[in-house]
This record gives sequence, structure tokens and C-alpha cells, in this order.
Amino acid sequence: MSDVPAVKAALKSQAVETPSWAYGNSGTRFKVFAQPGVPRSPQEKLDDAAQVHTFTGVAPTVALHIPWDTVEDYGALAKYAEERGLKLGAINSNVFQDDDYKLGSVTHPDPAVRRKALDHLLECVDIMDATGSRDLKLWFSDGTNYPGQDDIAARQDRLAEALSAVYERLGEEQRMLLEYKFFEPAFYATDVPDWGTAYAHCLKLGPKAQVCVDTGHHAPGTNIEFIVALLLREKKLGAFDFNSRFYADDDLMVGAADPFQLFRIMYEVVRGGGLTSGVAFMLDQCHNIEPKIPAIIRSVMNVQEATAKALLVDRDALAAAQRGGDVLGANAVLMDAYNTDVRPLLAEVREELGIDPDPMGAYRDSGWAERIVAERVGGRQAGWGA
Ligand code: PSV
Ligand code: MN
Repeated sequence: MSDVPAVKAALKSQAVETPSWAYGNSGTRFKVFAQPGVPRSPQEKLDDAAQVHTFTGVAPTVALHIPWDTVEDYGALAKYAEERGLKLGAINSNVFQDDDYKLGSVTHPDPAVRRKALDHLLECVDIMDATGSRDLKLWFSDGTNYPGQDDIAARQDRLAEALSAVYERLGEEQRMLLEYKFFEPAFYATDVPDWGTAYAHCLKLGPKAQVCVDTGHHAPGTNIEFIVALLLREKKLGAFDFNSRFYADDDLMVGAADPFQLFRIMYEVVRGGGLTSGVAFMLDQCHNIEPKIPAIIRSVMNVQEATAKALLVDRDALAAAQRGGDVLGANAVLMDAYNTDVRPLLAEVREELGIDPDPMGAYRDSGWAERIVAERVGGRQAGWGA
């Protein structure tokens, strides 16, 4: 597509979901460096998310993590979000931070632990009913550290049983997103290590079960855009958890480590119709050393830039070169789009949306950063686990 009005329309309708946990403190297992002004409650996380939406115009939803965002009244939280121009997005379940889950959650050898984990997942669907969220995101830390520790195939049976119980509980418009990760915290065998495992479970479950591709959850060198193309073709790509990695699950700002990879992924999304087929473009990031709100704004902008470049690929010229076996010509068409400076185009898109063409500068000048540092004194800052 290189029809500029159509490119602009696609960019205006793109929505990037920001994660509540990216607004809180985070770190590595070595140290969490607390930052002044960090939210102390889910409501304050939404206040910050509203800033991201105000300055980017394309971040209208916020993913919650349960229990990190537990509140008494989820309907009231949804209303709080709405009053700030936001909606609550995916509900992320957490069956990895309780002592009972040392040997797994839904795949644990003990049926009582499996029941406890399943009850949490079902409770997350109740929360979705109250928040109006469409998606339940499932990531399991389940796996084993040593050969022989547990029966690999039996664990798949237990996983399938739990997934099926959750699937049955979903409403008509609700979906479950199964996220895979090839290692960590289990090191020998992870129960949902790759897209193939996630896909196989989702296929058996039915159309409301879709795969979530977290870009940080692959071995180095993995061709993620191939996975994206394949899942889109099979109508099983439900969502992205976007982030960047240099080594492991680094959770850095998306597009920071390898903007070319993000472009290649977004090209397959555009090519496969993923911009309009309900794929959720979510961030799953932690900002350990950089200020959080501008880092999230930057991440949203990086997704927009990659999307704009992907939309600018001259698909007719590419198809002609591919048909003609013109290897270098085809590659040049893709690189031309990648090498286009799309910042002026995005500035125009923002002006047409009625927002400042420079989101980073506008946020900086807004005084919000100083205000939250001054106002958010006392209380307990939110973090990974609270
Ligand atoms: C696991 O590493 C993961 O990617 C899952 O999406 C979790 O819910 C999230 O990180 C927590 O940050
Ligand atoms: Mn993730």
C-alpha cells in the first residue's frame, strides 16, 4: 500500500495496548531501582496510561495483571479508566508467584495445586466480565529443571484439561491468548515453549483460543516474522507482547534493539491482514533504568514507525519482482520502505488527530513528570508483584 491517505487512515486506527506493570517499578534479580513518582495503585497506573494515550493518540487500552492490579470493584476501575478516555484491556493471569507453584501450576503433579491455579484463571474470566475485557492472557511458568523430574506428556494432558475448562467458561466475545516462552523459569523442559505447542493447544480448543507472540520469548536468531506469517495464515495470531531483547527476555523498549526486525514483523502483519483482523498489539515491557512514561511513549512511537514503513512497502512492485525471480529487486523494494523517514508522515497523522506532532516533547513540556514526583509521596509504590 503506498496510497498516502490509506496509509494515514491505517495508522490512525492502530491501537497499542500498554501494560499496567510497565508504569510500576521493575528491575532484574540483582536490583530494583525505585523511581520517584511511580504509581501506588492501579488507578495511578491508569492516570499515567492516560498520559500516554493523550500524547500518542493510539494507546486507548491498558492491560491488567492479576493479582498485581487487584481491586475490590473491577467495574469501578473500568469506569475510572473510561473517565480518563481509556478502556481496560487484556487480563493477564498470574500462576507463577505463589509458593504452591514451585513445581508448576496447571501442570503440577498435585491435583490440589492444579485446582488452585484453574480457579485463579476462572476468576480472571469473572474479572473480564466486570471490566468488559475481551482477552485473557495465559502465560505459564510451568516446566521442569531436570530430566525425569516429571512426565512431559502427562503435563501436556494436565495443561490441555485446564485450558479446556477455561475455554468453556469464556463468553461469546471473549478470547484466550496462549503465550509461549522457550525457557525461564524452567530450564530443562518448558510446558509451552514455542508457537507450535501453543498452536496445537489452540487448534484443539477452537476459534476463541489464539496464540500470543511475545517477541522476547524466542531463541536468538529465530525468524519471528515467519511465525507471524504462519499464524496469521492459520487465523491463530491473537496478539503480540512487544518488547526488545539483546540476550534473553530483556523486556526492553520495542524497536530499540532491532528496529529492522520490528519492521519485518509488521510487514507480515500488514501482508497477512493482521491490522484489521483483531490482533491485539500489546506491549510487555519493564523500564528498569529509564523513566517509565516517556519510555512507553517512545515504544508506542516505535510500533507506529515500523507500521508506517510496512504500510509503505510497494506491494505491486514487490510482487512483480518476486514473480520475476528478481532477488535483489524484491529485497530493494522492502529496503526502500524500511529506509523511508516516516517521522514527517506520522507528525501529519498526529496533527490530523488533533494532537502534538512531537509526543515526547509534548509530554516533557506538560509538567506531568514533575507533578507526579511532587504529589505521589508516601504509600507503597507499585512494582512487579504489587
Ligand atoms: C512472561 O515472561 C511474560 O512475558 C508474561 O507475559 C507475563 O505475564 C509477563 O511476562 C509479566 O511481565
Ligand atoms: Mn509476555
